[in-house]
Amino acid sequence: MTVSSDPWWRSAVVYQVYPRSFADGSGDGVGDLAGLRERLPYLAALGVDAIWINPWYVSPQADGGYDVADYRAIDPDFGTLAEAETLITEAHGLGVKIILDIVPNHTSDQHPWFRAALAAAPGSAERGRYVFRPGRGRGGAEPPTNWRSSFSGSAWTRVTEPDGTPGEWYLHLFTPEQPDLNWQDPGVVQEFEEILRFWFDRGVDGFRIDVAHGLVKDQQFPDLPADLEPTTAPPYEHRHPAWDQDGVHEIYRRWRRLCDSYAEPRILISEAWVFDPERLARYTRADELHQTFNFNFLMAPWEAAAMRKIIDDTLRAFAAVGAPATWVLSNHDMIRHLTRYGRPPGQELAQVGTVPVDLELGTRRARAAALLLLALPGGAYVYQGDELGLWEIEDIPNERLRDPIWQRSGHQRRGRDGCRVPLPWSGSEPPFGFSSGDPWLPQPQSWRSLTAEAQTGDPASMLTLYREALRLRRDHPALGDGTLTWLPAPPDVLAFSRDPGFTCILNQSSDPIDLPSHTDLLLSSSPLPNATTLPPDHAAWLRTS
Ligand code: TEU
Repeated sequence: MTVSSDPWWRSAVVYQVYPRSFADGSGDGVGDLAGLRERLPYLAALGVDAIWINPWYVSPQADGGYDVADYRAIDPDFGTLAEAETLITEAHGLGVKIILDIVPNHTSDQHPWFRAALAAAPGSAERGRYVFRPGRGRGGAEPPTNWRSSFSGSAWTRVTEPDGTPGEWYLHLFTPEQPDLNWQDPGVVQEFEEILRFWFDRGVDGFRIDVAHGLVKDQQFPDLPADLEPTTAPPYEHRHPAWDQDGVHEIYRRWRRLCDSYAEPRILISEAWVFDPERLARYTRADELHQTFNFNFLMAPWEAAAMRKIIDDTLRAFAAVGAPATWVLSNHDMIRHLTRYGRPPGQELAQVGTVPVDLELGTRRARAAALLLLALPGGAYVYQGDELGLWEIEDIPNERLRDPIWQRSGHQRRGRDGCRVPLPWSGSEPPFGFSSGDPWLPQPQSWRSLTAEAQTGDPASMLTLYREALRLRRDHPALGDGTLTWLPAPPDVLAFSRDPGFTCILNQSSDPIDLPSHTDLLLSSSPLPNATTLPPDHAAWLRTS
């Protein structure tokens, strides 16, 4: 086993690329690898260490590529394997590492394995790779358990057997087009290790693991207890028979050994919707994964006491297992943080399109949040468009919505398209340089002042703030991995120091406050009225020695 002499990931800033919406090189309105390759210099100049690319594999796109039909090939919408290999080489040439997204909980229903399972008989080896069960009730007409899909409806779908009779049911924690794999099957275990190796051998530096807490199900398949929410239910998830079961850790121990067998060890980060900090940190024990997302922080309200508690609990739990914490504000599943922070208190996470938003306030807070995010100990994740100050688009016309949540919920939940709208790069009209065609989701005219082109060189822009913060973070010995010390501060103010000689302060109160003593102002989220005052919803980085 090789031990990494350069654990770059402990301090890394990783930029999330949602390839459909990043940049379109082919002109069909869908982002692709050609577009991403063209914009790699932009990402290198922004100053990120790595990019995480959402699934780019062959997929019918029933759930934005999280329904994979071939894990070793690129979807024709995005490009070719040869192009992916070129992209990896080009990114490395610019000093940017590549993290891919592995989807091991389920495949597409178009995956050859699932097609074979449908064609085979109950009890066959082909069915054994998935979770098939007989139904309950008269003629097996009722689903095997009361589990619900995360996207509404039952988590079970009944199949028609090859002889035309109604047959078994298969489990899908997400859409029916995403059948869950059976991780008790050794063939499944082996296949995913081979997929990881396939990409690692092509130079990929790591993987984000989709639904990492879901792979192993309680083999008794019990009904959910009455007090348990049907899907992810904080703080009880591991009592849910599909989530955070102890068996998942053995899978990740094997994956870690695989990563460590490379001369340049590869890294793994889990997307585990686990809210208890101790249980979450278990995913990053020394012989398991390197990092895990921290959704408690993402979901926190704009409130110092709540944030401080989450920061403390996180740092304590991860220090106990020797892993770095990670911090993230937005991703392709959640309402963009600029919008969340511009909503009325208590309604930050309300369904898209149901509450008013103050975008000016949200922008001010998003600027301050960026300085908090990048000053906390550990790694940070930035979602594409965070650096441009994009907000959630809440009024996409119904007929343009693509997220399966919209259909599955009987049009009750608009879903996640509003955070997936294609990026504005240049010009003053949609498609804003994203494409030469019609973007797959419409962009608002109001983004004309937010293009990367318009923001480049503007000292007041969000893009300039991110570039400056990332440059300082790279150069400053206090930032990245390490610890923090809280400083005395007025109520609703977060203030902490990091060694050597660095203080971050965030004013979440409604009054201006005095800056603590310092030698220099390194950066503030917006220009300050004078040398000693920090207005509400502002943050500052200070040199203290
Ligand atoms: O998300 C996992 C997950 O739990 C989501 O259902 C999340 O709770 C929800 O999106 C919040 O609105 C991952 C991917 O990030 C997501 O895009 C996929 O749809 C999902 O897995 C299925 O693969």
